Amino acid sequence: MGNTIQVKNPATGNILKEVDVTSAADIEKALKQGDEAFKSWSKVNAHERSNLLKKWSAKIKEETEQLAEVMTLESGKPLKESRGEVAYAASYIDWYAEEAKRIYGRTIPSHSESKRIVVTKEPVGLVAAITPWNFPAAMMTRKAAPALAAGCTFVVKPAEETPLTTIRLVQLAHEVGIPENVVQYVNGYGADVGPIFTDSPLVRKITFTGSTPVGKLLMKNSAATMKHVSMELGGHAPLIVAKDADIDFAVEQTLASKFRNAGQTCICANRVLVHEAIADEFSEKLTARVKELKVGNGLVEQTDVGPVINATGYEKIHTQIEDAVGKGANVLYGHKYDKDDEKGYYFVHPTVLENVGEGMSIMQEETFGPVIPLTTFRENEEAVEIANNTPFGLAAYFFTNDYRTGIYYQENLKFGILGWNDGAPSAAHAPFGGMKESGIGREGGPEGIEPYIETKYLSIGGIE
Ligand code: TXE
Repeated sequence: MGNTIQVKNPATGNILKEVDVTSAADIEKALKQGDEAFKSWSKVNAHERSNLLKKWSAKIKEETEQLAEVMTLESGKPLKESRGEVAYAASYIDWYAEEAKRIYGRTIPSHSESKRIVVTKEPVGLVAAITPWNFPAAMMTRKAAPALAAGCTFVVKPAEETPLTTIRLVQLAHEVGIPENVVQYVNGYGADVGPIFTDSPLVRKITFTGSTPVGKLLMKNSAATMKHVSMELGGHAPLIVAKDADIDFAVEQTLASKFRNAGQTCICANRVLVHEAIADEFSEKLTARVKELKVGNGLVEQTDVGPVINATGYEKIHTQIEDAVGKGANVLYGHKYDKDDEKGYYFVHPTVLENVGEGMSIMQEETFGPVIPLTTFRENEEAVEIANNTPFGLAAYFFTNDYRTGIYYQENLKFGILGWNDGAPSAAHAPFGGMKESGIGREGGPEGIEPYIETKYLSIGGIE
């Protein structure tokens, strides 16, 4: 384990900062502190916890510009998206500040005159979170807010690429009065920190957003101490454009879904399926709009598409594009790279491919890059079959103005999040999460606090 991690600007390769790697002993110490702090934090009344969360959210919103700049510098995403993410991150805190006051128990009608049955709710305990680099603020607050609202304490390990946003968010929580040991961060590489989290009996819940293989590993390792787990993993979203769809609208929504964060989002459209009767018009209009996107450094206000996060991300995207082209996909636009291995920056220009087929890796794996593979279908049944032909089940989109077609897709697509004429379905008050190998559990909405709560049943007897 090295002593520091270099945080780099993916748009230039420049080193932004060196952060200290938290030693194993200090991680154990943080877990002990979090466990100890749980004893008092879980007893703080819900209204007080709620007020502190609201203050945290207000402080984050006040610092929007500073946080957005840090996020753009370390993740590469365009500034306008970083500002949006700060608001989105704060919205989870606002939502769970209210949910803190709605954790209800219940009484159950008794089977005996001498008994009463009561169900109470309690926080699960110390929560350890591992977050990715693609949404450094929102992936942290989406976990921290329900945890703190429920009365849990929280330790987060951010992605090694983007620790700076998390560090600032934790500092802001402390500034508004959330006790230091109630929300903490540790820094380090996943393979080193993960086992310390999973092996510790003090950690009662692991919440993770990242790749499916790491999610599986964390689940397996969490079994030894039977921790609660929430997993928000990879996706492979189909976007279906039916014969009757409003083509211009579908084009705009496809752009919004696909190119946000240079295509590095787990719910972004990964495969675009267009009815063959409208395929030519759709691809022409789509390509014309893709040509207008500006690629560059996220700090430049006009930038629409920033760099991809690192060499590994670049290699995966590059390999998928080349595999598709090698197997006969037709390049409508893009297929251009701008990278410097020595400096360490990697740009993939927005790319549109047509004639893609099931035998290409781009149709089988998550791309995590700014590439649209287009394919066609004839019948809605065929579109559903192609769409569901994946081990993933996070998000799916369909564009149709025919209610029967819409209901058919709604009922037959095996995905946890659906966008019907909507390329941006995520919101703090709605349950976000996937089926199959895309994960377990939901974040957001009333469902998002349940994984942080234990149910306790009390039977009172001997009542005269
Ligand atoms: O993910 P990793 P990477 C997908 C996407 C992307 C691919 C790889 O397809 O191309 O995963 O990205 C920590 N024990 N998603 O390599 O490795 C790591 O330190 C414990 C989708 O970035 O899963 C970081 O904090 N933790 C996803 C976090 O896991 C470990 C977002 C994510 O890293 C670990 C990111 C280990 N053994 C990638 N190894 C989404 N759902 O949005 C790594 N980590």
